Amino acid sequence: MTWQGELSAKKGEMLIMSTNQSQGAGRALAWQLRTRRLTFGRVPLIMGIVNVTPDSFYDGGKYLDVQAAVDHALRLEAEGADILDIGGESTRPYATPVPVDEELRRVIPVVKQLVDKVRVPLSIDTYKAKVAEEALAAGAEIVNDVTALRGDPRMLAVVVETGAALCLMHMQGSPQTMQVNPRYQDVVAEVLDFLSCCRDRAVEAGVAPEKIAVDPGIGFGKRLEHNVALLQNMELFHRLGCPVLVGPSRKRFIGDLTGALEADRLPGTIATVLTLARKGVQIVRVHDVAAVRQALRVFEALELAGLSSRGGS
Ligand code: HH2
Repeated sequence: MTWQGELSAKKGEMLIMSTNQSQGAGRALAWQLRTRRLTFGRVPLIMGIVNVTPDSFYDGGKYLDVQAAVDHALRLEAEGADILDIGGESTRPYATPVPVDEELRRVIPVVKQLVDKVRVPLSIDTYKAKVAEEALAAGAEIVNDVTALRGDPRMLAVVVETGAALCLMHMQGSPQTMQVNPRYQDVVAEVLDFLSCCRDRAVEAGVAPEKIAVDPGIGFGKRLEHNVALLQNMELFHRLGCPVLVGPSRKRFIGDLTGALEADRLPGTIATVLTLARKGVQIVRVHDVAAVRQALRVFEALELAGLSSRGGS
């Protein structure tokens, strides 16, 4: 696996300076997937997490069995998930990489079964080209690559050839090293710059711009202050012109802020999702779909209803 060095913050600083502070200048209104289009409303779409792993930081081991994973995914769809994200390797700090054959064995049967059973699009959470290729052949629509195409030199070609939608996520280092000593001069500018460069590289290679979403990678090579700065400034990411996807679910920053363990971080997750909703984020990646759906319904009714009746956007 090759990991490029981090990029300079210059372009990111320029993006910040040229962005006005209102919610969502340049906010993308739709995400073109492989065979269909997702349009965004006033609150984020929900990406439900399906971890087919023994060791994920919150739900490791619960859905390792194919039937358990399929049942869980069907439950998340029934609870209101708009996308299902299926992963076969934990990317928690210090996680051990999974051999490609084992990852294929975990996720492909789940994708194959779900394709005929769900209406919502399937996303494959992998940085391995072979896993993406087989999941897309089985009917997945989205490649969610936490390495932003740096993990496997063949991934970009797979995305171009298949016409898959692509989520590019920022991570400093790799899961084995990312929490050792994460450093930034200006985390928001640097993450913006990184995502902008990755997006440009993908477009130059032939990925349609409307198929690309960006994700600042909450918890991936970031300390508490970095995660907080990114979440507080998330409206700036609309400047990239791509849908913004954020995965705050039950992550360590909630524990750092409150002392809560993973099992008790749902309230902190919901608070974060509502903050992101106010900032116009288009997709939130969460474990607890029913609770987040309810929170967003109430938020939309209370916070946004008045805006339209008063003629706002
Ligand atoms: N977070 C995780 C995994 N994949 N993908 C995107 N785009 N954004 C994220 O923030 C993100 C992600 C980690 O969460 P989880 O899948 O629950 O844990 P694990 O990696 O331990 O399986």
